[in-house]
Amino acid sequence: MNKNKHAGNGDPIAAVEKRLGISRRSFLQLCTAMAASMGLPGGAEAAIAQAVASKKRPSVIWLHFQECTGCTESMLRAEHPTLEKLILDVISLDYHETLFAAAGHQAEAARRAAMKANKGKYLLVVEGAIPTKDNGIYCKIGGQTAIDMLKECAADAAAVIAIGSCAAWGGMPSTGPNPTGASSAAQVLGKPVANIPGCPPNPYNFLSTVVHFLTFGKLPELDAKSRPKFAYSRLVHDNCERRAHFDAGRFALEFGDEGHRKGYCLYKLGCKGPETYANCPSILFGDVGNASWPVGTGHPCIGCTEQGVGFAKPIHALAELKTNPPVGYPHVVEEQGKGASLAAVAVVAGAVGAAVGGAAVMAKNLGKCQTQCPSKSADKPAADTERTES
Ligand code: FSX
Ligand code: SF4
Ligand code: F3S
Repeated sequence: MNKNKHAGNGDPIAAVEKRLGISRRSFLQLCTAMAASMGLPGGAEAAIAQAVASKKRPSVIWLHFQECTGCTESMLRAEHPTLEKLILDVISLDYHETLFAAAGHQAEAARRAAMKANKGKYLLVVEGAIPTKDNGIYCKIGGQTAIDMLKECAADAAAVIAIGSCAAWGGMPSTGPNPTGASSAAQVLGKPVANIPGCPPNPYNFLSTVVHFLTFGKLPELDAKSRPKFAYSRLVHDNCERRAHFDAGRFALEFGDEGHRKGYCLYKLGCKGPETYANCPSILFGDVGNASWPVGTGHPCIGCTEQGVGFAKPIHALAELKTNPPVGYPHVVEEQGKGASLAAVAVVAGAVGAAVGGAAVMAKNLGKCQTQCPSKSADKPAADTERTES
């Protein structure tokens, strides 16, 4: 599993086409979408394409602790083969308890061998919370507590990524009385790690984070909660397709009522979008068409990415309103003599909006590009909800 598949002469992108079974155009579109969704400057898409096509894949050690394996499941959705292939193509997955063919002592020996061979260079991915009560006896793997295993694996890692809310802040296992002392990876290690919360998290955010590491040798910029800024700097509410209904005061008041059937805002049903930072409405989940995210399906956001909201607040409780300006919304009044002109701001904002929209469309159509013309679907607007408004 540790061999570099990317070695060899010739056109590296042609080799990617063959490996992934997608067209050169689709691959380059994906690299452009990732660069845009991460807010990287022009030219980054070429660096990303080059890195994915030719660089040695980073070794990844993936640990499972207290969780439901939803993070892994969301990454490996069988109906979305391109994403799975892409993730497994950009990393060398050298230890993963769910996906590993090896078992028992053989698996633990493989983990230690991979860590030794890639000392100081491997990525450690942690899925699940770490039970810390009673010396960590509530989760043991190969005779080792989760606490000890995490510390051992983190010691020589180039970077640690906590995938899912459980590893990022304790998640569901840490709520309520927390009988096992479920804690985050950062709490156990006593240092910040890159957090990709969500229950489950969006696999594109993981893919983009790893691709950034592969391309630039470092993790993307993180916010105060150690989350990649490109994914968690906006409220769900800011990019929600139902936001116009919120602003106009049109709400669903009960599941199945007229407002709910018409796609009105779910705030009064307890939607936590106004206090939850995540890019769900921009990049969507799965490959099942438009609106494939919680609010799009008619369920309020439960704030699964956000500590203190997800699994903590009752689902029906009203969200605290924190507001950000929407993406691509230009300043209406510019101070004289400072900054860009209104026209220039509008142009830049429009370009950012188009880039984010483009990334969403790419994410949405990634799997379909294997069988459908990518240019056709890429022309569709990003937030086309196909709803009938009243
Ligand atoms: Fe499950 Fe992952 Fe939730 Fe936790 O996701 S989807 S319980 S965040 O660690 O497997
Ligand atoms: Fe969307 Fe929820 Fe905000 Fe309403 S409250 S606009 S449904 S995120
Ligand atoms: Fe989670 Fe809300 Fe997104 S429930 S998946 S943060 S819309």
